[in-house]
Amino acid sequence: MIQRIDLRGVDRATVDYRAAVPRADFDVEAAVPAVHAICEAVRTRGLDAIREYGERFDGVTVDDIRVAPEALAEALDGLDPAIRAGLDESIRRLRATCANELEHDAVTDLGPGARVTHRKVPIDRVGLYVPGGLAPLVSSVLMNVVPAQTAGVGSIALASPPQKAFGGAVHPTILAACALLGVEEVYAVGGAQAIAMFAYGVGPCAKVDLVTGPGNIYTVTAKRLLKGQVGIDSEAGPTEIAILADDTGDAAYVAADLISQAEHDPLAASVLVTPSERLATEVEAELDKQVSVTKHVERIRTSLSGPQSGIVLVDDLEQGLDVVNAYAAEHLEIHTEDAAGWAARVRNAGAIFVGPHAPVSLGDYCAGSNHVLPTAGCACHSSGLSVRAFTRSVHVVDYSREALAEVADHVVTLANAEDLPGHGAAVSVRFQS
Ligand code: HSO
Ligand code: ZN
Repeated sequence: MIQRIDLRGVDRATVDYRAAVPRADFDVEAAVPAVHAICEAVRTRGLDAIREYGERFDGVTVDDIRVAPEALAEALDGLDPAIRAGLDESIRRLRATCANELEHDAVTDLGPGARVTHRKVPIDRVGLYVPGGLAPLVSSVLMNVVPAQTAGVGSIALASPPQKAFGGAVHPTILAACALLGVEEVYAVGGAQAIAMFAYGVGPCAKVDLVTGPGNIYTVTAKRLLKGQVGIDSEAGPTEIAILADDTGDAAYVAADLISQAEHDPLAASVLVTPSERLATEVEAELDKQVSVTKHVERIRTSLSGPQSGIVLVDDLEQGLDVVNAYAAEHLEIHTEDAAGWAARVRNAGAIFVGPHAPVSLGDYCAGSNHVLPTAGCACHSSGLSVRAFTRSVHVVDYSREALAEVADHVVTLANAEDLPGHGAAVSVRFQS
């Protein structure tokens, strides 16, 4: 069901590990023409276009895209108490990590009367997207809203696709989570049209400054096209799990974790990197055994047998570390002796899960970490959602006349060196009597 990629014995000096472990064919460029048309229609025709796309893609007619306050309250009333307890605990843990990550102004005195402050300012208004396609990701509501609230974002809007099964309403568990978190502005709009609505401001939804949240190829493409018009977090593509394991790895755990992320999407990637032939063989057997009894067998089989999934055999953990650093997985689990030691040496991963008792599923729901993470290798330059994603920083420069005098000559010299004497003059003018 899952391919083997054998990297044992390759020339480590010349091998390209990125090419050796392929990724899913998630072709954003191919989606550009269709998504461009949707964004333009929303920009020029507003609500009419949003309604038409809802009919076409979600199969429902939504008269009023803004969810009524009573519907939010009703959803919370009807929420299963066990789900509520799970959401409460997840929120409590996320709030704790977010509060601890909140950054404060950095004030630097560079001399008497010379002060630079790096002031942290929350983004004014954000639009959070919560997918409803293959699964209604209620946990993603928390992962978006809690850091935004902790950052101090004053205005939060949330969009999620209208569900045919619920008469065109947003999924009730998503609505309940919004109510639980005090999010009152919710729209029954999905896909690229939701991202365009946020970016341009349409009907009852005022333009936002930043759009965050996961999505499918259409929402990701819309983010790419509208970036600049609006801020975006990252282009989150199909989910990925990589596991670095040695012979101490438990095959049942490893297989279950590979399956857990394969469950998201036929394009999801599940990759095991190990020097242990024993583990590789046992994981293959475990996958056969466990997949047959899961609910979403087809989706999982497609994902595990796709070119983006595999068991990568390496000579030793050092080589394994090079492979996972090159791959830069969205999620990386470490199942080795001294897992913390190996984890400390990982440079590229969206989130790292240390040891046998920290499965990705824990992070998906209840660890206190965020599950909106960079995919497709973007972990080498981007971070997952956090309080920082909802904050800007501004340098505030505050110099007295005396402090300016201290560096005036340097400014004039450097300005002349760049052949920009007007820059120097803007300083000198202040010292001519
Ligand atoms: N693993 C997904 C997030 C998620 N899992 C939501 C379950 N629900 C991407 O990190
Ligand atoms: Zn997940």
